[in-house]
Amino acid sequence: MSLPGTVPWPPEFASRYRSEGYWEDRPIGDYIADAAAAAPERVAVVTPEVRMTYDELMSRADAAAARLHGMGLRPGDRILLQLPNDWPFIVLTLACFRSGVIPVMALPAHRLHELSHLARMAEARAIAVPDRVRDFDHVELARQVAAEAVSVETILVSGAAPDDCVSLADLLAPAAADHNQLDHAPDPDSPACFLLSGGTTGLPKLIVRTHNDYAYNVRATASATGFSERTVYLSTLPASHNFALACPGILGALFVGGTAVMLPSPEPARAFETIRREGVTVASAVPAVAQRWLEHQRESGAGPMPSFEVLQVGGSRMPDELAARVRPELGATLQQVFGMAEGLINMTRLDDPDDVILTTQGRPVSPADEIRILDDQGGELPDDAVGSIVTRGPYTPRGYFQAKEQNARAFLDGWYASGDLVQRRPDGNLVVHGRDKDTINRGGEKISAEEVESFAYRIDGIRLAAVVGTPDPILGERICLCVVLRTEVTVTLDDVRASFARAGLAPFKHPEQLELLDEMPLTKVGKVDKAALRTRFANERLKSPPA
Ligand code: OOB
Repeated sequence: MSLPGTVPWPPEFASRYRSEGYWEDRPIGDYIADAAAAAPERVAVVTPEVRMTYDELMSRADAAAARLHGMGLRPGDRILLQLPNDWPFIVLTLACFRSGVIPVMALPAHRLHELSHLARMAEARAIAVPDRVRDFDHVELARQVAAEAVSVETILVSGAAPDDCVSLADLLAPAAADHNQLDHAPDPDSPACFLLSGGTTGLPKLIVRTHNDYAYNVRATASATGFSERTVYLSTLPASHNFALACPGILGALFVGGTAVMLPSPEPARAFETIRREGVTVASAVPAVAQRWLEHQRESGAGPMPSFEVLQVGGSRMPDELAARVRPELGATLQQVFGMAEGLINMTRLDDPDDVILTTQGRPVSPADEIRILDDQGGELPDDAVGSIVTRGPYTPRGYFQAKEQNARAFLDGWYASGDLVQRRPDGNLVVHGRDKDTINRGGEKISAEEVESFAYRIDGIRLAAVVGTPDPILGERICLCVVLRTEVTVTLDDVRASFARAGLAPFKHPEQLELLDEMPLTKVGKVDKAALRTRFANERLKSPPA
Protein backbone atom coordinates (compact mmCIF):
# COMPACT_ATOMS: atom_id res chain seq x y z
CA MET A 1 0.00 0.00 0.00
CA SER A 2 1.36 3.39 -0.86
CA LEU A 3 1.77 6.22 1.64
CA PRO A 4 -1.28 8.50 1.68
CA GLY A 5 -0.55 11.78 -0.10
CA THR A 6 1.83 10.25 -2.64
CA VAL A 7 1.12 9.92 -6.36
CA PRO A 8 2.09 6.55 -7.84
CA TRP A 9 3.10 6.02 -11.47
CA PRO A 10 0.16 4.70 -13.52
CA PRO A 11 0.22 0.87 -13.56
CA GLU A 12 1.05 0.63 -17.27
CA PHE A 13 4.16 2.77 -16.75
CA ALA A 14 5.17 0.91 -13.59
CA SER A 15 4.95 -2.45 -15.31
CA ARG A 16 6.93 -1.19 -18.30
CA TYR A 17 9.69 0.28 -16.08
CA ARG A 18 9.87 -3.11 -14.33
CA SER A 19 9.85 -5.30 -17.38
CA GLU A 20 12.45 -3.13 -19.11
CA GLY A 21 14.76 -3.44 -16.12
CA TYR A 22 14.75 0.13 -14.82
CA TRP A 23 13.07 -0.84 -11.58
CA GLU A 24 14.76 -3.83 -10.00
CA ASP A 25 12.44 -4.14 -6.98
CA ARG A 26 15.29 -3.91 -4.49
CA PRO A 27 15.52 -1.45 -1.59
CA ILE A 28 18.38 1.04 -1.91
CA GLY A 29 20.23 -0.43 1.06
CA ASP A 30 20.58 -3.78 -0.74
CA TYR A 31 22.87 -2.30 -3.39
CA ILE A 32 25.22 -0.98 -0.73
CA ALA A 33 25.01 -4.21 1.27
CA ASP A 34 26.12 -6.05 -1.90
CA ALA A 35 29.14 -3.76 -2.30
CA ALA A 36 29.95 -4.33 1.38
CA ALA A 37 29.71 -8.10 1.04
CA ALA A 38 32.05 -8.04 -1.97
CA ALA A 39 34.75 -5.96 -0.24
CA PRO A 40 34.09 -5.49 3.48
CA GLU A 41 37.53 -4.04 4.22
CA ARG A 42 37.47 -1.42 1.48
CA VAL A 43 37.10 2.21 2.62
CA ALA A 44 33.53 3.41 2.05
CA VAL A 45 33.48 6.83 3.73
CA VAL A 46 36.20 9.39 4.39
CA THR A 47 35.79 12.65 6.36
CA PRO A 48 38.49 14.90 7.84
CA GLU A 49 38.36 12.82 11.06
CA VAL A 50 37.11 9.40 10.05
CA ARG A 51 37.84 6.56 7.60
CA MET A 52 35.08 3.96 7.65
CA THR A 53 35.16 0.57 5.94
CA TYR A 54 32.13 -0.97 4.23
CA ASP A 55 31.91 -3.50 7.01
CA GLU A 56 31.73 -0.81 9.67
CA LEU A 57 29.29 1.28 7.62
CA MET A 58 26.85 -1.63 7.27
CA SER A 59 27.26 -2.71 10.87
CA ARG A 60 26.49 0.80 12.15
CA ALA A 61 23.62 1.36 9.71
CA ASP A 62 21.94 -1.98 10.44
CA ALA A 63 22.33 -1.53 14.18
CA ALA A 64 20.87 1.98 13.86
CA ALA A 65 17.97 0.66 11.77
CA ALA A 66 17.10 -1.75 14.59
CA ARG A 67 17.45 1.03 17.17
CA LEU A 68 15.15 3.32 15.17
CA HIS A 69 12.62 0.50 15.23
CA GLY A 70 13.20 0.13 18.95
CA MET A 71 12.37 3.82 19.37
CA GLY A 72 9.01 3.14 17.77
CA LEU A 73 9.83 4.54 14.33
CA ARG A 74 8.10 2.41 11.71
CA PRO A 75 8.40 2.14 7.90
CA GLY A 76 6.84 5.26 6.42
CA ASP A 77 7.54 7.46 9.48
CA ARG A 78 9.58 10.59 8.72
CA ILE A 79 12.77 12.03 10.22
CA LEU A 80 13.68 15.60 9.35
CA LEU A 81 17.40 15.45 8.66
CA GLN A 82 19.57 18.55 8.94
CA LEU A 83 23.09 17.21 9.17
CA PRO A 84 26.31 18.68 7.79
CA ASN A 85 28.64 16.78 5.44
CA ASP A 86 30.03 14.26 7.88
CA TRP A 87 29.76 10.50 8.44
CA PRO A 88 26.56 10.61 10.61
CA PHE A 89 24.68 11.92 7.57
CA ILE A 90 25.58 8.80 5.57
CA VAL A 91 25.06 6.27 8.37
CA LEU A 92 21.70 7.70 9.43
CA THR A 93 20.49 7.97 5.82
CA LEU A 94 21.49 4.35 5.18
CA ALA A 95 19.84 3.27 8.45
CA CYS A 96 16.63 4.91 7.21
CA PHE A 97 16.92 3.16 3.84
CA ARG A 98 17.37 -0.18 5.65
CA SER A 99 14.43 0.32 8.02
CA GLY A 100 11.92 2.08 5.77
CA VAL A 101 11.96 5.27 7.86
CA ILE A 102 11.94 8.24 5.47
CA PRO A 103 14.61 10.94 5.81
CA VAL A 104 13.47 14.44 4.79
CA MET A 105 16.53 16.10 3.28
CA ALA A 106 16.76 19.62 4.75
CA LEU A 107 19.75 21.87 4.06
CA PRO A 108 22.28 22.92 6.73
CA ALA A 109 21.44 26.59 5.99
CA HIS A 110 17.74 26.18 6.76
CA ARG A 111 16.42 28.01 9.81
CA LEU A 112 13.22 28.00 11.88
CA HIS A 113 10.92 29.14 9.10
CA GLU A 114 11.96 26.39 6.69
CA LEU A 115 12.46 23.59 9.22
CA SER A 116 9.16 24.07 11.03
CA HIS A 117 7.35 24.20 7.71
CA LEU A 118 9.06 20.97 6.57
CA ALA A 119 8.46 19.23 9.89
CA ARG A 120 4.78 20.11 9.80
CA MET A 121 4.31 19.24 6.15
CA ALA A 122 6.09 15.89 6.52
CA GLU A 123 4.62 15.29 9.98
CA ALA A 124 8.12 14.33 11.04
CA ARG A 125 8.39 12.30 14.24
CA ALA A 126 12.04 13.16 14.83
CA ILE A 127 14.58 15.74 13.81
CA ALA A 128 18.33 15.15 13.47
CA VAL A 129 20.74 18.08 13.86
CA PRO A 130 24.40 18.76 14.71
CA ASP A 131 25.06 20.35 18.11
CA ARG A 132 26.63 23.53 16.69
CA VAL A 133 28.00 24.71 13.39
CA ARG A 134 30.40 27.64 13.82
CA ASP A 135 28.52 29.79 16.34
CA PHE A 136 25.02 28.59 15.51
CA ASP A 137 23.15 26.44 18.05
CA HIS A 138 21.21 23.79 16.09
CA VAL A 139 19.90 22.07 19.22
CA GLU A 140 18.10 25.24 20.24
CA LEU A 141 16.78 25.54 16.68
CA ALA A 142 15.53 21.93 16.84
CA ARG A 143 13.78 22.64 20.14
CA GLN A 144 11.98 25.58 18.53
CA VAL A 145 10.98 23.38 15.59
CA ALA A 146 9.66 20.72 17.98
CA ALA A 147 7.64 23.40 19.78
CA GLU A 148 6.05 24.47 16.50
CA ALA A 149 5.52 21.04 14.94
CA VAL A 150 3.51 18.81 17.28
CA SER A 151 4.52 15.60 15.50
CA VAL A 152 8.20 15.96 16.51
CA GLU A 153 8.83 13.78 19.58
CA THR A 154 12.57 13.24 19.43
CA ILE A 155 15.62 15.38 18.77
CA LEU A 156 18.68 13.44 17.59
CA VAL A 157 21.97 15.27 18.03
CA SER A 158 25.33 14.68 16.41
CA GLY A 159 28.07 15.84 18.81
CA ALA A 160 27.27 16.88 22.39
CA ALA A 161 23.68 15.78 23.08
CA PRO A 162 21.92 17.43 26.04
CA ASP A 163 19.67 15.32 28.32
CA ASP A 164 16.43 16.10 26.49
CA CYS A 165 17.91 14.76 23.21
CA VAL A 166 19.09 11.40 21.84
CA SER A 167 22.80 11.09 21.02
CA LEU A 168 23.49 10.12 17.41
CA ALA A 169 26.83 8.67 18.54
CA ASP A 170 24.80 6.07 20.52
CA LEU A 171 22.13 5.57 17.88
CA LEU A 172 24.75 5.05 15.15
CA ALA A 173 27.17 2.90 17.18
CA PRO A 174 28.30 -0.41 15.64
CA ALA A 175 26.30 -3.52 16.48
CA ALA A 176 27.10 -5.37 19.70
CA ALA A 177 27.84 -9.11 19.41
CA ASP A 178 24.33 -10.19 20.46
CA HIS A 179 22.67 -7.56 18.33
CA ASN A 180 19.30 -8.24 16.67
CA GLN A 181 18.96 -7.22 13.05
CA LEU A 182 15.70 -6.03 11.54
CA ASP A 183 14.02 -8.92 9.80
CA HIS A 184 12.01 -6.88 7.33
CA ALA A 185 13.10 -4.85 4.32
CA PRO A 186 11.13 -1.88 2.99
CA ASP A 187 8.81 -2.27 0.02
CA PRO A 188 10.76 -1.11 -3.09
CA ASP A 189 7.76 0.95 -4.22
CA SER A 190 7.63 2.82 -0.91
CA PRO A 191 9.34 6.19 -0.39
CA ALA A 192 13.10 6.03 0.27
CA CYS A 193 13.45 9.74 1.00
CA PHE A 194 11.78 13.12 0.56
CA LEU A 195 13.80 15.70 -1.36
CA LEU A 196 12.97 19.41 -1.37
CA SER A 197 11.77 21.25 -4.42
CA GLY A 198 13.45 24.50 -5.37
CA GLY A 199 10.01 25.98 -5.01
CA THR A 200 8.32 28.40 -7.37
CA THR A 201 5.56 29.14 -4.89
CA GLY A 202 6.09 30.48 -1.40
CA LEU A 203 6.57 27.18 0.33
CA PRO A 204 8.98 24.40 -0.66
CA LYS A 205 7.30 21.13 -1.57
CA LEU A 206 8.32 17.59 -0.72
CA ILE A 207 9.39 15.27 -3.52
CA VAL A 208 8.76 11.62 -2.82
CA ARG A 209 11.51 9.39 -4.21
CA THR A 210 10.82 5.64 -4.03
CA HIS A 211 13.48 2.96 -3.59
CA ASN A 212 12.83 1.76 -7.13
CA ASP A 213 13.04 5.16 -8.78
CA TYR A 214 15.91 6.57 -6.72
CA ALA A 215 18.04 3.43 -7.03
CA TYR A 216 17.62 3.72 -10.79
CA ASN A 217 18.53 7.44 -10.64
CA VAL A 218 21.79 6.39 -8.95
CA ARG A 219 22.51 3.51 -11.36
CA ALA A 220 21.78 5.49 -14.52
CA THR A 221 23.88 8.50 -13.48
CA ALA A 222 26.69 6.25 -12.19
CA SER A 223 26.86 4.62 -15.58
CA ALA A 224 26.89 7.98 -17.42
CA THR A 225 29.70 9.20 -15.16
CA GLY A 226 31.77 6.00 -15.46
CA PHE A 227 31.66 5.11 -11.74
CA SER A 228 33.46 1.91 -10.74
CA GLU A 229 35.04 0.40 -7.64
CA ARG A 230 38.07 2.62 -8.20
CA THR A 231 35.94 5.79 -7.98
CA VAL A 232 36.78 8.20 -5.18
CA TYR A 233 33.99 10.79 -5.14
CA LEU A 234 34.35 14.11 -3.32
CA SER A 235 31.22 15.82 -2.01
CA THR A 236 31.63 19.43 -0.90
CA LEU A 237 28.08 20.48 -1.79
CA PRO A 238 25.47 19.68 0.88
CA ALA A 239 25.02 15.89 0.89
CA SER A 240 21.25 16.31 1.23
CA HIS A 241 21.07 17.90 -2.23
CA ASN A 242 20.13 15.46 -4.99
CA PHE A 243 23.28 16.30 -7.01
CA ALA A 244 25.73 15.32 -4.25
CA LEU A 245 23.56 12.52 -2.89
CA ALA A 246 22.51 10.56 -5.94
CA CYS A 247 23.70 11.97 -9.30
CA PRO A 248 25.62 9.69 -8.87
CA GLY A 249 27.19 11.30 -5.81
CA ILE A 250 27.67 9.60 -2.48
CA LEU A 251 25.16 6.83 -3.15
CA GLY A 252 26.72 6.24 -6.58
CA ALA A 253 30.14 5.72 -5.01
CA LEU A 254 28.67 3.32 -2.42
CA PHE A 255 26.62 1.36 -5.00
CA VAL A 256 29.76 0.45 -6.96
CA GLY A 257 32.08 -0.22 -4.03
CA GLY A 258 33.98 3.07 -4.41
CA THR A 259 34.77 5.66 -1.75
CA ALA A 260 32.72 8.73 -0.74
CA VAL A 261 34.81 11.60 0.63
CA MET A 262 33.01 14.47 2.38
CA LEU A 263 34.06 17.99 3.26
CA PRO A 264 31.85 20.49 5.07
CA SER A 265 32.49 23.26 2.51
CA PRO A 266 33.93 23.75 -0.99
CA GLU A 267 36.77 26.00 0.26
CA PRO A 268 39.36 25.47 -2.53
CA ALA A 269 42.65 25.01 -0.61
CA ARG A 270 41.19 22.23 1.53
CA ALA A 271 39.28 20.67 -1.36
CA PHE A 272 42.46 20.49 -3.49
CA GLU A 273 44.53 19.14 -0.63
CA THR A 274 41.86 16.45 -0.12
CA ILE A 275 41.76 15.63 -3.84
CA ARG A 276 45.55 15.05 -3.79
CA ARG A 277 45.66 13.15 -0.50
CA GLU A 278 42.69 10.86 -1.11
CA GLY A 279 43.26 10.39 -4.85
CA VAL A 280 39.82 11.81 -5.65
CA THR A 281 38.70 10.89 -9.18
CA VAL A 282 35.34 12.74 -9.41
CA ALA A 283 33.97 15.87 -7.73
CA SER A 284 30.81 17.88 -8.26
CA ALA A 285 30.30 21.63 -8.06
CA VAL A 286 27.90 24.42 -8.88
CA PRO A 287 29.33 26.95 -11.38
CA ALA A 288 30.16 29.47 -8.62
CA VAL A 289 32.30 26.83 -6.88
CA ALA A 290 33.92 25.73 -10.14
CA GLN A 291 34.89 29.35 -10.68
CA ARG A 292 36.45 29.61 -7.19
CA TRP A 293 38.39 26.41 -7.81
CA LEU A 294 39.68 27.70 -11.16
CA GLU A 295 40.76 31.00 -9.58
CA HIS A 296 42.50 29.18 -6.76
CA GLN A 297 44.38 26.95 -9.17
CA ARG A 298 45.57 30.00 -11.14
CA GLU A 299 46.60 31.96 -8.09
CA SER A 300 48.17 29.22 -5.99
CA GLY A 301 50.01 27.62 -8.92
CA ALA A 302 49.71 24.42 -6.91
CA GLY A 303 50.30 22.17 -9.91
CA PRO A 304 48.45 19.16 -11.25
CA MET A 305 46.08 16.80 -9.44
CA PRO A 306 46.91 13.54 -11.21
CA SER A 307 44.01 11.49 -9.84
CA PHE A 308 41.33 14.06 -10.73
CA GLU A 309 39.45 12.78 -13.79
CA VAL A 310 35.99 14.37 -13.82
CA LEU A 311 34.53 17.63 -12.56
CA GLN A 312 30.73 17.59 -12.71
CA VAL A 313 29.15 21.04 -12.85
CA GLY A 314 25.44 21.76 -12.56
CA GLY A 315 22.69 23.38 -10.54
CA SER A 316 22.71 26.54 -12.62
CA ARG A 317 23.91 27.49 -16.09
CA MET A 318 27.67 27.33 -16.46
CA PRO A 319 29.00 30.18 -18.63
CA ASP A 320 30.72 28.78 -21.75
CA GLU A 321 33.95 30.72 -20.96
CA LEU A 322 34.19 28.99 -17.60
CA ALA A 323 33.49 25.59 -19.15
CA ALA A 324 36.38 26.04 -21.56
CA ARG A 325 38.86 26.50 -18.69
CA VAL A 326 38.17 23.27 -16.80
CA ARG A 327 40.25 20.79 -18.78
CA PRO A 328 43.27 23.03 -19.51
CA GLU A 329 43.51 24.43 -15.97
CA LEU A 330 42.32 21.60 -13.70
CA GLY A 331 43.25 18.66 -15.91
CA ALA A 332 39.82 17.04 -15.42
CA THR A 333 37.10 16.30 -17.96
CA LEU A 334 34.10 18.56 -17.52
CA GLN A 335 30.69 16.93 -17.23
CA GLN A 336 27.80 19.39 -17.40
CA VAL A 337 24.73 18.32 -15.43
CA PHE A 338 21.26 19.78 -15.85
CA GLY A 339 19.20 18.07 -13.20
CA MET A 340 16.38 18.55 -10.76
CA ALA A 341 15.30 17.01 -7.47
CA GLU A 342 12.01 16.20 -9.23
CA GLY A 343 13.77 13.62 -11.39
CA LEU A 344 15.16 14.16 -14.89
CA ILE A 345 18.96 14.28 -15.04
CA ASN A 346 20.81 15.35 -18.18
CA MET A 347 24.54 14.91 -18.49
CA THR A 348 27.20 15.40 -21.11
CA ARG A 349 29.11 12.13 -21.55
CA LEU A 350 32.80 11.90 -20.79
CA ASP A 351 33.69 11.00 -24.40
CA ASP A 352 31.49 13.65 -26.04
CA PRO A 353 33.16 16.05 -28.47
CA ASP A 354 34.28 19.40 -27.01
CA ASP A 355 31.45 21.25 -28.69
CA VAL A 356 28.92 19.23 -26.66
CA ILE A 357 30.83 19.32 -23.37
CA LEU A 358 31.57 23.04 -23.50
CA THR A 359 28.30 24.47 -24.80
CA THR A 360 25.44 22.12 -23.83
CA GLN A 361 23.95 20.80 -20.61
CA GLY A 362 23.85 17.25 -21.92
CA ARG A 363 21.07 14.75 -22.59
CA PRO A 364 18.92 12.46 -20.44
CA VAL A 365 20.70 9.64 -18.62
CA SER A 366 17.95 7.10 -19.35
CA PRO A 367 16.60 5.86 -22.69
CA ALA A 368 13.17 5.87 -20.97
CA ASP A 369 13.29 9.60 -20.18
CA GLU A 370 10.77 11.43 -22.34
CA ILE A 371 11.12 15.13 -23.07
CA ARG A 372 8.94 17.64 -24.90
CA ILE A 373 9.69 21.28 -25.59
CA LEU A 374 6.47 23.31 -25.62
CA ASP A 375 5.42 26.74 -26.83
CA ASP A 376 3.21 29.13 -24.84
CA GLN A 377 0.06 27.34 -26.00
CA GLY A 378 1.34 23.91 -25.01
CA GLY A 379 2.14 22.88 -28.59
CA GLU A 380 5.24 20.77 -29.18
CA LEU A 381 8.17 22.63 -30.75
CA PRO A 382 10.65 21.19 -33.25
CA ASP A 383 14.37 20.73 -32.54
CA ASP A 384 16.41 23.89 -32.00
CA ALA A 385 13.43 26.03 -30.92
CA VAL A 386 13.51 27.36 -27.34
CA GLY A 387 10.50 26.48 -25.19
CA SER A 388 9.37 25.11 -21.82
CA ILE A 389 10.59 21.63 -21.04
CA VAL A 390 8.23 18.95 -19.73
CA THR A 391 9.34 15.43 -18.87
CA ARG A 392 8.32 12.04 -17.56
CA GLY A 393 10.22 8.84 -16.95
CA PRO A 394 11.18 6.04 -14.58
CA TYR A 395 12.76 8.32 -11.96
CA THR A 396 10.59 11.42 -12.39
CA PRO A 397 7.75 11.20 -9.83
CA ARG A 398 4.18 12.10 -10.78
CA GLY A 399 3.43 14.54 -7.97
CA TYR A 400 4.57 16.23 -4.77
CA PHE A 401 3.65 14.95 -1.31
CA GLN A 402 0.18 16.04 -0.19
CA ALA A 403 -0.03 18.86 -2.70
CA LYS A 404 -3.09 18.42 -4.94
CA GLU A 405 -3.25 22.07 -5.93
CA GLN A 406 0.45 22.48 -6.80
CA ASN A 407 0.42 19.12 -8.58
CA ALA A 408 -2.30 20.35 -10.89
CA ARG A 409 0.00 23.20 -11.91
CA ALA A 410 3.39 21.48 -12.07
CA PHE A 411 2.32 18.14 -13.55
CA LEU A 412 0.50 18.25 -16.88
CA ASP A 413 -1.05 14.84 -17.59
CA GLY A 414 1.83 13.24 -15.72
CA TRP A 415 4.51 15.40 -17.38
CA TYR A 416 6.57 17.47 -14.95
CA ALA A 417 6.97 21.09 -16.05
CA SER A 418 10.23 22.33 -14.51
CA GLY A 419 9.82 25.92 -15.68
CA ASP A 420 13.11 25.86 -17.61
CA LEU A 421 13.42 27.32 -21.10
CA VAL A 422 15.36 24.80 -23.12
CA GLN A 423 16.52 24.16 -26.68
CA ARG A 424 16.98 20.60 -27.88
CA ARG A 425 19.65 20.32 -30.55
CA PRO A 426 19.21 17.79 -33.34
CA ASP A 427 21.89 15.63 -31.65
CA GLY A 428 19.62 15.38 -28.59
CA ASN A 429 21.69 17.60 -26.30
CA LEU A 430 19.88 20.32 -24.37
CA VAL A 431 20.90 23.94 -23.93
CA VAL A 432 19.30 25.81 -21.02
CA HIS A 433 18.37 29.36 -22.02
CA GLY A 434 16.63 30.60 -18.89
CA ARG A 435 13.40 29.95 -17.06
CA ASP A 436 9.81 31.04 -16.94
CA LYS A 437 9.37 30.37 -13.21
CA ASP A 438 9.53 33.08 -10.60
CA THR A 439 12.66 31.87 -8.86
CA ILE A 440 16.16 33.15 -8.29
CA ASN A 441 19.05 30.76 -8.83
CA ARG A 442 21.72 32.06 -6.47
CA GLY A 443 24.82 29.96 -7.04
CA GLY A 444 22.67 26.84 -7.44
CA GLU A 445 20.41 27.61 -4.44
CA LYS A 446 16.84 28.00 -5.67
CA ILE A 447 14.86 30.79 -4.03
CA SER A 448 11.17 31.48 -4.51
CA ALA A 449 10.56 35.17 -5.20
CA GLU A 450 7.13 34.83 -3.63
CA GLU A 451 8.58 33.54 -0.37
CA VAL A 452 11.05 36.43 -0.09
CA GLU A 453 8.28 38.91 -0.95
CA SER A 454 6.06 37.52 1.80
CA PHE A 455 8.81 38.28 4.33
CA ALA A 456 9.32 41.78 2.94
CA TYR A 457 5.63 42.49 3.57
CA ARG A 458 6.19 41.80 7.27
CA ILE A 459 8.38 44.91 7.43
CA ASP A 460 6.60 48.00 8.59
CA GLY A 461 6.83 50.71 6.00
CA ILE A 462 6.94 48.46 2.92
CA ARG A 463 3.81 48.98 0.86
CA LEU A 464 4.69 46.96 -2.24
CA ALA A 465 7.47 44.43 -2.74
CA ALA A 466 8.81 42.55 -5.74
CA VAL A 467 11.86 40.30 -5.80
CA VAL A 468 13.96 39.62 -8.89
CA GLY A 469 17.35 38.07 -9.60
CA THR A 470 19.99 40.48 -10.89
CA PRO A 471 23.25 39.36 -12.49
CA ASP A 472 26.15 38.58 -10.19
CA PRO A 473 29.60 37.77 -11.57
CA ILE A 474 30.20 34.92 -9.12
CA LEU A 475 26.81 33.58 -8.06
CA GLY A 476 25.09 34.04 -11.42
CA GLU A 477 22.25 35.88 -9.73
CA ARG A 478 21.71 37.76 -6.52
CA ILE A 479 18.51 38.72 -4.72
CA CYS A 480 17.23 42.19 -5.49
CA LEU A 481 14.28 43.46 -3.46
CA CYS A 482 12.34 46.30 -5.09
CA VAL A 483 9.95 48.16 -2.81
CA VAL A 484 7.53 51.03 -2.71
CA LEU A 485 7.55 52.51 0.79
CA ARG A 486 4.74 54.16 2.73
CA THR A 487 5.14 57.91 2.81
CA GLU A 488 7.63 59.36 5.27
CA VAL A 489 9.36 56.13 6.19
CA THR A 490 12.81 54.88 5.31
CA VAL A 491 13.96 51.30 5.15
CA THR A 492 17.56 50.29 4.54
CA LEU A 493 19.06 47.03 3.30
CA ASP A 494 20.39 46.44 6.80
CA ASP A 495 16.87 46.81 8.24
CA VAL A 496 15.59 44.29 5.73
CA ARG A 497 18.33 41.76 6.45
CA ALA A 498 17.93 42.12 10.21
CA SER A 499 14.19 41.60 9.93
CA PHE A 500 14.65 38.48 7.77
CA ALA A 501 17.13 37.05 10.28
CA ARG A 502 14.71 37.66 13.16
CA ALA A 503 11.95 35.94 11.19
CA GLY A 504 14.10 32.79 10.95
CA LEU A 505 14.58 32.71 7.20
CA ALA A 506 17.70 30.91 5.90
CA PRO A 507 20.51 33.45 5.28
CA PHE A 508 20.91 32.55 1.60
CA LYS A 509 17.42 34.02 1.02
CA HIS A 510 18.19 37.45 2.47
CA PRO A 511 18.13 40.28 -0.12
CA GLU A 512 21.51 41.66 -1.21
CA GLN A 513 20.26 44.62 -3.14
CA LEU A 514 17.44 47.02 -2.19
CA GLU A 515 15.83 49.36 -4.70
CA LEU A 516 13.37 52.04 -3.59
CA LEU A 517 10.74 52.89 -6.21
CA ASP A 518 8.12 55.60 -6.43
CA GLU A 519 5.78 53.18 -8.09
CA MET A 520 5.80 49.54 -9.15
CA PRO A 521 5.98 48.96 -12.92
CA LEU A 522 3.00 46.88 -14.07
CA THR A 523 2.29 44.82 -17.16
CA LYS A 524 -0.77 45.42 -19.30
CA VAL A 525 -2.75 42.91 -17.28
CA GLY A 526 -1.74 44.64 -14.06
CA LYS A 527 0.88 42.20 -12.75
CA VAL A 528 4.23 43.42 -11.47
CA ASP A 529 6.51 43.74 -14.50
CA LYS A 530 9.47 41.72 -13.26
CA ALA A 531 11.19 41.77 -16.63
CA ALA A 532 11.26 45.57 -16.45
CA LEU A 533 12.66 45.46 -12.91
CA ARG A 534 15.33 42.97 -13.91
CA THR A 535 16.50 45.14 -16.81
CA ARG A 536 16.36 48.33 -14.82
CA PHE A 537 18.42 47.09 -11.89
CA ALA A 538 20.72 44.66 -13.67
CA ASN A 539 23.60 47.10 -13.67
CA GLU A 540 23.16 48.64 -10.26
CA ARG A 541 26.21 48.54 -8.06
CA LEU A 542 26.16 45.72 -5.51
CA LYS A 543 25.14 47.43 -2.29
CA SER A 544 26.29 44.72 0.02
CA PRO A 545 28.71 41.89 -0.68
CA PRO A 546 27.06 38.50 -1.11
CA ALA A 547 27.04 36.51 2.12
C1 OOB B 1 19.59 20.69 -9.22
O1 OOB B 1 18.37 20.41 -8.65
P1 OOB B 1 17.38 21.45 -7.97
O2 OOB B 1 16.15 20.69 -7.68
O3 OOB B 1 18.08 22.16 -6.86
O4 OOB B 1 17.08 22.57 -9.06
C2 OOB B 1 16.56 22.25 -10.33
C3 OOB B 1 16.61 23.47 -11.22
C4 OOB B 1 16.29 23.20 -12.66
O5 OOB B 1 14.90 23.17 -12.90
C5 OOB B 1 16.97 24.39 -13.31
O6 OOB B 1 16.19 25.54 -13.17
C6 OOB B 1 18.23 24.56 -12.51
O7 OOB B 1 17.95 23.99 -11.25
N1 OOB B 1 19.41 23.88 -13.08
C7 OOB B 1 20.14 24.36 -14.13
C8 OOB B 1 21.19 23.43 -14.32
N2 OOB B 1 21.07 22.45 -13.40
C9 OOB B 1 19.97 22.75 -12.66
N3 OOB B 1 19.97 25.44 -14.91
C10 OOB B 1 20.89 25.62 -15.90
N4 OOB B 1 21.93 24.78 -16.15
C11 OOB B 1 22.12 23.68 -15.39
N5 OOB B 1 23.17 22.85 -15.63
O8 OOB B 1 19.99 21.82 -9.37
C12 OOB B 1 20.38 19.50 -9.63
C13 OOB B 1 19.95 18.22 -9.31
C14 OOB B 1 20.70 17.12 -9.68
C15 OOB B 1 21.87 17.29 -10.37
C16 OOB B 1 22.31 18.57 -10.69
C17 OOB B 1 21.56 19.68 -10.32
